[in-house]
Amino acid sequence: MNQNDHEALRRYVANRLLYTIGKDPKTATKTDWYQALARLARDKQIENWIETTRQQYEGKVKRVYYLSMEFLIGRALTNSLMSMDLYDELATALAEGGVDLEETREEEPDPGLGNGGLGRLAACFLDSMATMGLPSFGYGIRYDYGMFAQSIHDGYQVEQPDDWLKLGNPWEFPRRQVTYPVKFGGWVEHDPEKGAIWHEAEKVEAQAYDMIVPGYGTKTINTMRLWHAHAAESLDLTLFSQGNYMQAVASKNQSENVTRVLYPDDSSYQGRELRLRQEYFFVSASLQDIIRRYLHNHELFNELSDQVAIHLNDTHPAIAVPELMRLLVDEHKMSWNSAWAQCCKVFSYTNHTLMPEALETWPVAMMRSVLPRHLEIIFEINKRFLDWVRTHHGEDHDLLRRVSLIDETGERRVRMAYLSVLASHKVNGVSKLHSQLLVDTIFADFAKLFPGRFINVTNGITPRRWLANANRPLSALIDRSIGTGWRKDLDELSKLKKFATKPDFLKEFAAAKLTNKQRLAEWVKTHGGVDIDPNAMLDVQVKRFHEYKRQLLNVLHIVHRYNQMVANPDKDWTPRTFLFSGKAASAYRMAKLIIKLINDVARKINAEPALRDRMKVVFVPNYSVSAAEMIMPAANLSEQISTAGTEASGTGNMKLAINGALTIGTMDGANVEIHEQVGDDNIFIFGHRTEEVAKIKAAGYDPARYYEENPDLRLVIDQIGGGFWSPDDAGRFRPIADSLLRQDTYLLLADFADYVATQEKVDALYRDQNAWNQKAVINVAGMGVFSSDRTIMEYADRIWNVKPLKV
Ligand code: DL6
Repeated sequence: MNQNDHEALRRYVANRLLYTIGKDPKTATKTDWYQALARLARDKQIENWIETTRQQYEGKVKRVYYLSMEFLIGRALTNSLMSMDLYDELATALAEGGVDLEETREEEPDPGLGNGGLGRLAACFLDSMATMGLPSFGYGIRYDYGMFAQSIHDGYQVEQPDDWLKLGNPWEFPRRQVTYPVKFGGWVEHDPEKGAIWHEAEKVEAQAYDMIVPGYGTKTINTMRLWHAHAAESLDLTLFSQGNYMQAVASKNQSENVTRVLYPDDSSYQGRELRLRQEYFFVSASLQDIIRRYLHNHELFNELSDQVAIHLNDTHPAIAVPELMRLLVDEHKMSWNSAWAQCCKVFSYTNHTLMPEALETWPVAMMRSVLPRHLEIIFEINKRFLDWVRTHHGEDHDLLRRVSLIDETGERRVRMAYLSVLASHKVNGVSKLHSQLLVDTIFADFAKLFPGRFINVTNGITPRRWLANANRPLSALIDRSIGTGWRKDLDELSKLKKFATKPDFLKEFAAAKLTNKQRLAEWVKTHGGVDIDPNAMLDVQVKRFHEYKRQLLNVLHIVHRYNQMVANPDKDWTPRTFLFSGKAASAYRMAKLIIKLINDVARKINAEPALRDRMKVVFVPNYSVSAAEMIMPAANLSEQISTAGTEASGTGNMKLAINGALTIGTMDGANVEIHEQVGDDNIFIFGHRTEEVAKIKAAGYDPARYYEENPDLRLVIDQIGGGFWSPDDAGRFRPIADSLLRQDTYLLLADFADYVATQEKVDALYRDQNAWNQKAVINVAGMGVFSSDRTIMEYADRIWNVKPLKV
């Protein structure tokens, strides 16, 4: 681009500012500039978006509909500009006019429409589906309030509402004419001629909001359609005319509550009617939309599965199964058998967790009151299924009880995971280990009944956001060394292997890391107020707080290290900064107490002159996609230390490794496959393996034995439980020590010694910067397989049978 082009770009932005935002460039704020830039990016993509939709429609191609309660999409501006290769030119053009693009993009709110791994994976998938040209739609909920904003007050997590729509959302297209009624409650009439008629008690209107999903370096632009609830009747006119204004709006508010807030909990959804209403609301609207689109050029439903693949992102959208049956049988008068045959060809399901508390079940009584017709349909599906089991496997009562869609132990509950398995032609786990555990444990009976149904598709991440956009210094070095093709073919990274021994490359690699660490240090200073030394090893554990992820094991090591440093102040310690970031579910008391412990430990350690800056502990508040984009590129060490057999996959492990961090981890989730890719010498593996964990538990695990036998560990636990880190309240962390000594569900004490020994190896290696960087390069080079493009093409080929369409 030349000077004239830059001038034209600036004029374009200035016009958006003037005519769309209504602001004079002279007085415009940074937010105004951001809004204008978002309009520019959007404008440049609309034609391709319309063209993509038109070609998919005219080609009558099969589409995949990805149903997810969460899409943790992150900020859009950089991604959008980079996808068109416009970022650098625009940055230069704006700089010539005195506007800083880097600063301006910070004005964009980071939409927190997800909790963690599952939601972020869905966002990586949208990016890859568009980049690979797969005809697809993401369907979800447009929450008024996303994931809560976390701040830390006196070391405690405090939750604040995330009003991400406060200044409007320039990326969305409200479709006021695309609305569907969604019914709740009431009763079901069975008419001998007309069949089942659902007389609802309440109706809510779902309105579509579309967001464009640009592919990288392609004309394909897909759609994410999010639903927002509107009261079907704006006001109760009878109450209004009686002068009862507050009551008149109350029922409107009640209906609209359904899309008010994202549930800030990714592990237990039990017993919450509003959550069930949310799930049904978005599923019903999405299915009505899919059927309307299908009926545009079809009269009969016998081709539905040739045109439509519907993916259930975990069980949250599982109510789609009875809803599709209801729509086909009750509304479109299909026979039960034909409808069920279509359902089984259309649906597929991914499981994202083995945690028992995250396996959704709904009380039968609740389902009867919220979705009476769906409960009948589920009973009918179950009856036919159990008859089939009897026919093929005899009257095995134990088996029938185990596989029934209704859990009859205690309060009767509908098992949504079993419903999803039964209706799906393919079910997958998200790493090799996790997929194996699914068929060995929670779905063992179903795996025997339907052996071909269960497969593995290991997760992946989009290299565009997580390397190209987040880590400009490293991307530039990779571009100079092996070219730019890795953005769309991540296997190309393997070409970096031969650079791992080249001194010039290693020097530049180290320089890129240092730049990222300096940038992070500045950012941490402004966000958390702590000084961190960019030369110290940056040891990072960033993820949701959950006991199984074992942030607490990390703390045990920190406390132990502190004790050792105090005892041996003159030893040549490898300087380290321990960085934590992540949110705990608001009702999860133990996880919140661990956050407080980290902050209390940090306060004391960071104030200790004897440590002479050789150890720092930092808690970065309000972990989000944009925080991750800042932290991942700077990390040296990636903590992936969950108890073996508990983390389904993890994707932070991939993001950190692709940014050149070495992993210290257990043989859990996708760590196993990272180990496979980089080899024994380039990863720090420790801890008991999944089978050993199972054996230890079966033999009756006694954590107190480890405490008695290891004086270092005993000191650490005594300090935590006895008030050493909380002199203002000696008993504050007693529950943590007690829970470790009495249950230690996640085997921290059993893994402590090996973890500490492995951390010593980490220290030793870091002192040899050349050797460390070589291994870091090998890690980057080994990450090709973890591209979400590979993941998505596996879904397309092995599950959805959807083909790319070149636009
Ligand atoms: O598959 C995406 C992601 C995995 O990488 C994590 O290991 C797993 O914990 C996460 N699961 C969830 C909660 N799921 N539910 N329900 O986010 O999925």
